[in-house]
Amino acid sequence: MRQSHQLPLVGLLLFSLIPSQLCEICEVSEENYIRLKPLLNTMNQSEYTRGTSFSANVLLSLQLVGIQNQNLKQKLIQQIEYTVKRRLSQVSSGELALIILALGACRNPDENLIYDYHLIDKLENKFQAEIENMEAHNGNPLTNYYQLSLDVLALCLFNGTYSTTKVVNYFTPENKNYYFGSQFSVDTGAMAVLALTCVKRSLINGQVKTDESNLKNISIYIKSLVEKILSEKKENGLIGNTFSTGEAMQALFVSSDYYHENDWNCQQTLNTVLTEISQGAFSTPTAAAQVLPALMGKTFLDVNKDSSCVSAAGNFSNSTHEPVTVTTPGSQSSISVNYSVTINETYSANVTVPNGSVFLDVMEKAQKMNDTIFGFTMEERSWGPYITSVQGLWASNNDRTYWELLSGGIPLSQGVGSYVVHDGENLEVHWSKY
Ligand code: CBY
Repeated sequence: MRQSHQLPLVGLLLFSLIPSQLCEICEVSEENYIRLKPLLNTMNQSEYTRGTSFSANVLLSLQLVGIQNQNLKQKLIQQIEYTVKRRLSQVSSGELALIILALGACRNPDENLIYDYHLIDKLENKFQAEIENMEAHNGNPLTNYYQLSLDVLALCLFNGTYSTTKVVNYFTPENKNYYFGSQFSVDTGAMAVLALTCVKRSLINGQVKTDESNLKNISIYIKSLVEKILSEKKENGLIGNTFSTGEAMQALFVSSDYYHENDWNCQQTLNTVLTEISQGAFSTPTAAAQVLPALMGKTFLDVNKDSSCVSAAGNFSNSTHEPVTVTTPGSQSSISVNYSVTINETYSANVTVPNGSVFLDVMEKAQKMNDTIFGFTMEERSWGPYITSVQGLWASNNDRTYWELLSGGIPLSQGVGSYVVHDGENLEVHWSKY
């Protein structure tokens, strides 16, 4: 009798202990799950969209939050398997890291694919190639530090081999690769915090051996990166911009030892993101996939938890199979914009496009008008089309050059495939250095 009285008491005691551990994580409450529906609808559209570069992002996100949409998951896994079999050599290091994280998330059967195709060994090679490129090209990796962080994270979570000393040498917070121009990249810093936290944990657990100074340095780096992330917090709670906020939240969830409770109002950030969702801000599968885990209180470090990630959210996506809404330009009316290409000189044209057009439509129309001046190339990336060259002048990671998109002189925070243009706008692609 006495025991059965004590049991609830013990339970209560445990319960009161758990929240103090988790209180740094704020997440959407169950009654608000409905507000995440637009994200799931967008991710569902992945199967209709051309290209597969976002499959790993979407699959990882679904796995982490424990959504049971088998139909979509199966299709994404097929796409990933095709990539792994047929074109792994063309996959960048970070894409491969994402594939490993997605396949290996939460002890699911597809984990075997990682080992069947020796993906960890292949990632070690691709990571090595990034380092070699930095050594040969003035500290510039083949891709970028966002991807190098993903590499370290996947190698760390899946017991790959990496040198802790190299991580310490390359990930100093002052490294130029955390910056684009003078702007700190919150996405990059956040991914680095996740990677460094994983490395720190495996050093502390004794899984990986190293000398004390490496562990100490890693802690110093995390602290400094967290400070930089928090200094990009806006008045409305967003961190960096709309698209970096989810990843910044993940970084702050795992690093709460490094800042004060008052430094960050998580609930405010969460509410602003929910408002942005309702305004349709996360309209591409990758944007939706990258923000969702944080909103459900999950981080990429949960990927190798021993349990399968089942959650209350499990079934709330079952009825999401809604038809894709094709944006038909508003009653076929036209708008006109000023479009220019700037290298040293500026070349401009007035371009008329249907209302509702995106930046890419303007570029295509201009190219038709004058192929020599406005001719361009692009490639499909996980966030949509990325402009690789204009007038035959190619962006280069070794030189840190790219084609920057601007409107009215201000850099855009969306790519050419998703930015919807307005009548009278001054659009520009500008040859720039980052
Ligand atoms: N992902 C990556 O490798 C990309 C990493 C990333 C930090 C990324 C943002 C963040 C993320 N979550 O994925 C990134 N961008 C990088 C590294 C880069 C550089 C790419 C070259 C390189 N070294 O790898 C570079 C050149 C500095 C860059 N991004 C340019 C641009 C512009 C693209 C213009 C073009 N030529 O097409 C653009 C449009 C900015 C501009 N005004 O010109 C741009 N990026 C944007 C807007 C973005 C955001 C996309 C948001 C959206 N809704 O479309 C971004 C999320 C992202 C993708 N870039 Co970059 C950042 C943000 O706004 N929060 C890993 C891979 C496996 O998927």
